[in-house]
Amino acid sequence: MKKFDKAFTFGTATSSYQIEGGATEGGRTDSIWDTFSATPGKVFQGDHGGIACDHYHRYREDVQIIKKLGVESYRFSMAWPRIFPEEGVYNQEGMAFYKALIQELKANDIKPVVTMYHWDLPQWAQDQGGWASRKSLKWFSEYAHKVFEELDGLVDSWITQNEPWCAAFLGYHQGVHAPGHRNMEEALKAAHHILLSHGQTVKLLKETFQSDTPIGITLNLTPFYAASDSYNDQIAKNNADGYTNRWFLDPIFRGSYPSDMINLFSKYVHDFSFVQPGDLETISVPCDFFGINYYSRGLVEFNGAHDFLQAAAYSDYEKTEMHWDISPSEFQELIRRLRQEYTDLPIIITENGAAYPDQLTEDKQIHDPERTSYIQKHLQAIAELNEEGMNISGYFVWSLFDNFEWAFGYDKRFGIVYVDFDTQERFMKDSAHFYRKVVREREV
Ligand code: IFM
Repeated sequence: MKKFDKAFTFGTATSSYQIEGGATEGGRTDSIWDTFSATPGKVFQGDHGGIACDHYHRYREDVQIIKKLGVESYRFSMAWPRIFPEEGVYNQEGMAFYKALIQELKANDIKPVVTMYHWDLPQWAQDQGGWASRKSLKWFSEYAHKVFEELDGLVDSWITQNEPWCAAFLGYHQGVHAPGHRNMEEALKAAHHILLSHGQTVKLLKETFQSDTPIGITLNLTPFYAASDSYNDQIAKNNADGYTNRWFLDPIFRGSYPSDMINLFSKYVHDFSFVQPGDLETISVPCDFFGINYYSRGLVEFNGAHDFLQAAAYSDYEKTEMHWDISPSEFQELIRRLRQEYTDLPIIITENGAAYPDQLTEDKQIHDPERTSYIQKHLQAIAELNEEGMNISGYFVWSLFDNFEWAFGYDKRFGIVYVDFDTQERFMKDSAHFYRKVVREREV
């Protein structure tokens, strides 16, 4: 058995568009995900987040579920279009929802960890170019200002941006997430502006608001491996790592973009003047912690026909329903590398979890041994890393509930709590009971 010390935080995580519903209530307007979901062929079976887990109406009941789990902390995100439904128009009613949620959490001794952006960009912002436009910095600053004015002091920590790689590259380069564009130049601009909005927000909190509430960013990181020792496969691995990891890690922790990737991207983008003097200093402004969402390793091989000369290779690892390799050892290698090459900041695993096709039994049980084992292995990996002094200070299971899994709609269940989307009933899965025990005993 491995122990977690008293200071280690256990939590669980969700995001606004994936669980809230209430899409047209409280003055909220459309986000890019409402638009994308309504576009035929973009999301599995035309699913959308219009109702989702109906958390907007059931948050009190949901807080009781979190309490039952016994976790100290709950990570959720705020829907920007609830707060600014139109450009420059602040909506008090939208803010009131988050105040009520935070109050309910605090009344139940659960610490709120708030993500300010988890992909639901207001449609009005996208209509003017979205994250590809430098105007996004002004819009985000106005939003962040209001959020800090109303909520700083009530929350335990702030996460500025969740997974910029997904928001920028899945959304603007690969087109599989909202807004569904396939344009490398837009993607690079979006990535840059998202990172810049992060730095700008950290400065706003620390300098303008003079606040000492901890603040950081969350990246999704994938340790890549080459299918063989061949020179070409090593190139593939390096490029996959550059595209997914280094393009974000380097500016945040080194204040520069990786030159090999600038060379590679130059094939698609000739003008990098969107990176303006001073931007990289802002992006690399010191934070208080570093959030990592970890799910899987990646195995790649050389492919001359593919962007950046790399493509997924066959892997014989055991997989989750997302076809993602279960890879806790590679997770450990990733953390060791981050410690060697990038940062000493406390690391928080802000997401980790697995999708499996769960079945609700007649007596309302969900037996999910694979998910339980996945969570157990990663918790063990963390405990071992901490024995090596890697300073991982918290772990948040993704996700509290089955929810809207983006382009996969409701087809993929990540929750440790099952949601019957016909009745909106919630049922704790075996993995939730397992996690509850780990949290109570502080050992795995
Ligand atoms: O559901 C997502 C979440 O929104 C961001 N990180 C990965 C999860 C699983 O795909």
